[in-house]
Amino acid sequence: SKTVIPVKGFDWGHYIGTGDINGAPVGCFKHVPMGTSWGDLAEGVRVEVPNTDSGLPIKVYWIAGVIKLAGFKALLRYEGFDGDSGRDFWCNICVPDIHPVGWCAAGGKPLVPPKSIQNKCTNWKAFLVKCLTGAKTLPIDFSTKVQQSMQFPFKKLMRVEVVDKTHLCRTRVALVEQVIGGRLRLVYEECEDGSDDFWCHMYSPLIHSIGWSRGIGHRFKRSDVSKKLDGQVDAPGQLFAKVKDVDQSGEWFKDGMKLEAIDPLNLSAICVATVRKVLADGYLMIGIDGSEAADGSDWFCYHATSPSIFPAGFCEINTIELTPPRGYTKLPFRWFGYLRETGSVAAPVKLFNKEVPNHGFCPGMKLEAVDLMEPRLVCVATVTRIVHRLLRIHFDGWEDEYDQWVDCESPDLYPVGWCQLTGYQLQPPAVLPSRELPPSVTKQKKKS
Ligand code: MLZ
Repeated sequence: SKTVIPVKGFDWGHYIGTGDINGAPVGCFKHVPMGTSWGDLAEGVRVEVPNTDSGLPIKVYWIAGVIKLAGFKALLRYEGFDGDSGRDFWCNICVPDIHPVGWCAAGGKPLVPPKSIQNKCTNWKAFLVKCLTGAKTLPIDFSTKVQQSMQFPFKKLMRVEVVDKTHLCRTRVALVEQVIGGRLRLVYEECEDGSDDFWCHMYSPLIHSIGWSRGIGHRFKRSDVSKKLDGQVDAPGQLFAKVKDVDQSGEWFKDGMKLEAIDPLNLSAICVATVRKVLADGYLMIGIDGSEAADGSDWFCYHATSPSIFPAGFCEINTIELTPPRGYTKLPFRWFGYLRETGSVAAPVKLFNKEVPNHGFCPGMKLEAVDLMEPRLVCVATVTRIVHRLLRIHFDGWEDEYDQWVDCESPDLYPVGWCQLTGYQLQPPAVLPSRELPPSVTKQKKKS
């Protein structure tokens, strides 16, 4: 077994560099702070930042321009350096001490050029007027907006229903224990030591308000806790992500219908699957063919509009390798023969969600992504493939079998710099002692 050596002090700026590597833009992530109000903040925008090269004992500021953006992080260059990239520096544009142009003047703060270029110009005021004319800056309320968008409605001790990570077919009651950047650390009820936790984003399709399971006919672990302890409250229903209303009265999913689904226990695989139970409000229990427990304890719930289920033939059309049922020997797998042999029908194509948002992701873009097999971990990752709305997420430094298929609107994807902004710990790319390369990291087991 190989040891993975963590990179101390991983630095996104250094990792992305000034070349062709790009971070996915903040506007690709509607669920993150500033995700819907990033506006046209892009290359060329000017800001006022602390001048770290003033030679003065007091805090002074200077103007800098955005040379490159990667998520929340910007490569900045002090005004006056022109084509000289020697002093360029990366910083998170949402941190407190970055301001719109005009902020120093308004607040009586000194604007002083860096020492190293002080002699380049005799009239800095005129210089600034000239280079700032027509230039864009941050909106005046930018930092207020950042602060507001970092408030989250979920609070400690709120009760929710969440999928039972050891029995995907049922939910359990859990308490919010911690909220970071909109991610919740949930502790299952009746687990007093708090060791049995589960991390998910507040907009995750895996969490619901108390009573949801009973309401739609989903299995749940009955709670023996008869009264709520001090301070505990059921999280209000409005706090949860909404699903689209569906019309189940016409042609609808039926038990036994076949489809393709992302395997919730191995997100790098799209598998042959079956509708096992049709619940209320558009929810479906799905089983992966060939690997189901006889009692259905590994069925899992996807909504009919979920971007993680596909009509039979989706993989073939999109040249994705479809994972055949475990133990199935007539390879290559062909839907036509399989349906005939199993005496089943494919779920009608028209029942699936075919919406493709204009998401803005491109292959090669870097981001911070949750390793959904260990959802506490937010990792350095790359989009390697895009199929309609589906993204293939590769975890940098890890072998491809750790890759995950994730929807472009997943609340488990974040821009570069999100961890730094929210105070969440970022998992750096895996690296091995150089003598052991290659291969890089060998996957031993899914859960550690
Ligand atoms: N315990 C796990 C950690 C994997 C984390 C990978 N994240 C991309 C293992 O070593 O398999």
